Amino acid sequence: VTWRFALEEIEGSVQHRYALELKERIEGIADGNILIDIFPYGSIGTSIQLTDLAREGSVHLAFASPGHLADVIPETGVFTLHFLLSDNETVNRNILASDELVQQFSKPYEEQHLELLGFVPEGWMVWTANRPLKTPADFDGLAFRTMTSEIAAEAYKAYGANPTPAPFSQVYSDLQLRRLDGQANPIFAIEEMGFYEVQSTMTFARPAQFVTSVVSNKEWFDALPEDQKRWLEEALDEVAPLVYEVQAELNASRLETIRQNSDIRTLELTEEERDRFREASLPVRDTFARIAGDRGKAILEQLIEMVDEAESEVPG
Ligand code: 6CS
Repeated sequence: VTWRFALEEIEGSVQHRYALELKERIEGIADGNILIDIFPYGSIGTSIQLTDLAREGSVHLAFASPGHLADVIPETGVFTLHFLLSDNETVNRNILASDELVQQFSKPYEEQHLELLGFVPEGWMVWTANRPLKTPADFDGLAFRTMTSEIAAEAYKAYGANPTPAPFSQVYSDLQLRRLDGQANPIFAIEEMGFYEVQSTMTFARPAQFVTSVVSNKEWFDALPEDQKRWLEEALDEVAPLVYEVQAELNASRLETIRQNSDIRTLELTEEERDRFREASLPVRDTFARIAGDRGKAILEQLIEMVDEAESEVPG
């Protein structure tokens, strides 16, 4: 049999590395009986189109990023909120990997014919623009590209930007044509999509991690033979920690590549500067709760609690 796996990112990306690691394990253990066919971004559609293909079962496995997915599964919009997760990446990683969190989301995913296989952090969101973004006032009137969900736009509306939703594939040309003034993505993506070529400044504010989810078609997953389901689950458990290391490595090494290939300015915000953004971001939590309803609100509260608890256990 062939399993089709659709990616929201191009070859060489974090998602691609994830898919390759999964493919190697599953194909190895299945001894030639399962082939995984990987479709990097561009080959079959935008993020939201990939989600539709997974919902209807045309692809079996896919990445579905909350920034886009939240219009389909509003609860996932919680990951577009700024300054919600910890500044400590290990804390975030453990929370995102916890069964407790994944279980909270399983019903909302199932209702959309999706099985949630896990959340994958891909690094800090970094802002690019043609000016430094040190205070919310610097966002004033900027056509700032956001992922396509309503809640993703709210995060930047709160800073005074003019949020401009667009699919990933359109961002480079819109920045180049100055139809967009800025955008947010992890460093590895800023490098591989070439955004740094058409922007003058990268601002490191660490507003949020880029979080994605791995999904499969629900009916397909439920119908998998027991051994195949076990192989898939075991492979996912192995790949998650490995790809966490991969994203850290890619985000570090590609910053060097960007610096070598351009004279883009980089700017790291102080804690005081970050605090002003944190304050401006807080009302978006209420907007999220309104959009995502009681179930979303419960998830938001649970996440806040999990972060508090995990941070209190961090030594020092
Ligand atoms: O900005 C986006 O739309 C995309 N960014 C990344 C890093 N992955 C997929 C997502 O669609």
